Amino acid sequence: MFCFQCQETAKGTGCTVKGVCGKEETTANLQDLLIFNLKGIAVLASKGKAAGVDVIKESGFFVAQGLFTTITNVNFNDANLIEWIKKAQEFKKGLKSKIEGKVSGALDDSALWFSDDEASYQEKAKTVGVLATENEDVRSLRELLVIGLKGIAAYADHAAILGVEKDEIYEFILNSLASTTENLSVDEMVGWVLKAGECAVTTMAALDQANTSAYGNPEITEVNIGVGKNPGILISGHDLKDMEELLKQTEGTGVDVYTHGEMLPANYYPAFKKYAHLKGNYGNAWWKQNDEFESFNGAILMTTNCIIPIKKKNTYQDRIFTTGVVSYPGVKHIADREPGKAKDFSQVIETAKKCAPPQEIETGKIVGGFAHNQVLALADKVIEAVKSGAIKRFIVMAGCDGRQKARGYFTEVAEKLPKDTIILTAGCAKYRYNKLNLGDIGGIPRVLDAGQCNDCYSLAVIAMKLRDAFGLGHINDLPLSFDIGWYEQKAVAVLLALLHLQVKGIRLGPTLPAFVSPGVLKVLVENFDIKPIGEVEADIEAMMAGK
Ligand code: SF4
Ligand code: SF3
Repeated sequence: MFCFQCQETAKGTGCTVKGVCGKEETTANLQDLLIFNLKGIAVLASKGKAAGVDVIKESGFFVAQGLFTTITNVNFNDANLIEWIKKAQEFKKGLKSKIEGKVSGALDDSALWFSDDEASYQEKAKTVGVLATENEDVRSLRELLVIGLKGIAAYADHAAILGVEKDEIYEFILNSLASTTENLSVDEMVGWVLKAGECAVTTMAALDQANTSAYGNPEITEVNIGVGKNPGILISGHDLKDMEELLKQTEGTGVDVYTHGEMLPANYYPAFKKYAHLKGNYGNAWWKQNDEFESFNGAILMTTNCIIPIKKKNTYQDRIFTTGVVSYPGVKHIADREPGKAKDFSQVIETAKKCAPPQEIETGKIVGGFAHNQVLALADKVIEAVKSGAIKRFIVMAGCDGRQKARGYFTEVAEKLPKDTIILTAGCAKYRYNKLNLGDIGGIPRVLDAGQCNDCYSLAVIAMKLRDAFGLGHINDLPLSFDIGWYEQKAVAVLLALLHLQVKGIRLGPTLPAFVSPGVLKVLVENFDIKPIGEVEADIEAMMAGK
């Protein structure tokens, strides 16, 4: 195996025997083979479209879901991945028959490969993985694109589930994925990567539209972090449709619902706040789940990443459920919706009823709900505070959290930033500082949480509105710095989106991506002044000086 897609990759270079995330070699190989098949679909669909056979929507949705299941901490299940590989081949067959005789020229092996022989999958996978591309810079650019596409695909899938689909997003995913099978020049490949940033913005905007039109605009909310007396269900991941259906189905059952990790922002939506049995948020970011799922005592529902391997000492294997593209061996899976129907969460609810109430691990409240609509409602106050000098600078500290000790950097930055700064956040990175008592500036909390990682889109909207309010030419002219933590592939999509918006001088940590080769890094540094995080004090000083 060779996998270097996340920040915690072994030795900062690549996992080669087993993932640091716990992914087995066989699983990593099957994911490579699935991506190879998705590339084949992309090749066939793009060629078909060029020849006038439009299969973009169906292919785009399939490929988006397939890419999503290969994101870090989504799918650890070999049997499920084998099913995916078979489904992808069926899909290719269907496409081939539709475009037969209409397209000319040779097709890439990824479009032509078919095999029912599961025993051969591991060997085939070894020939089509990341290392199949020998040149380091070409590999880096191809993987930067595929990894960014995984993030885009996840957001596109969420939007589609809520009924918002855009052909331009699917077409980009398919065409750009197909481009990774071609021998392109470095400039052409850089072009695809930068265009992925544009597509990431379009996709996050589509998801924002999907979320807010279904559930209203997030609003300032105090979220309880203690527990009640009833048994509970802990829902994690990013899927708001699952959240909606779970809340409806648990109403009046005596079972409470709590959010975990990236589901915390569900508490900010008007449509969910009306449920009295949505009790609040339990615990922290994904990587603490082995302990927190244990003490939660109740049923757990994983709607997307991040699920992590269940340890031998853990006892929650029988009360955790997966759904959607998440899969874990031996864990019960809640099936997809049938057309026009909701998912059936009754198994999860029945399990919860038999469980003890959650054990309290903390008490108090956290405040969030500062997505674009809410912040813009406060715009006058914010603008006034900037003009009067009460707010000197905004620091965007969005992104992911992770296990590494070095992430203490983000806590320290939050603690040591001057008191006249505001932290803008989104994603699970916030758990490094959202329970610190950092105070407020004239009633504006010093940590403004916009929501999930995809709600970084909100932060961009806020920045653009501030730019306009101050009559500036570009968001880079604002008193605004970016100090981003990343872990998995959605954060890469967000990063590419920021680059598309021409944001310069982003600090990225705790380490730079292993999939960015020295040659590609040079391009990023020259064009965008991207830099690794450094020492806390020095970084704060530099950011405060606008550097
Ligand atoms: Fe390693 Fe990250 Fe890949 Fe897991 S997802 S195998 S930790 S690089
Ligand atoms: Fe977190 Fe997994 Fe990235 Fe959506 S839940 S931000 S790491």
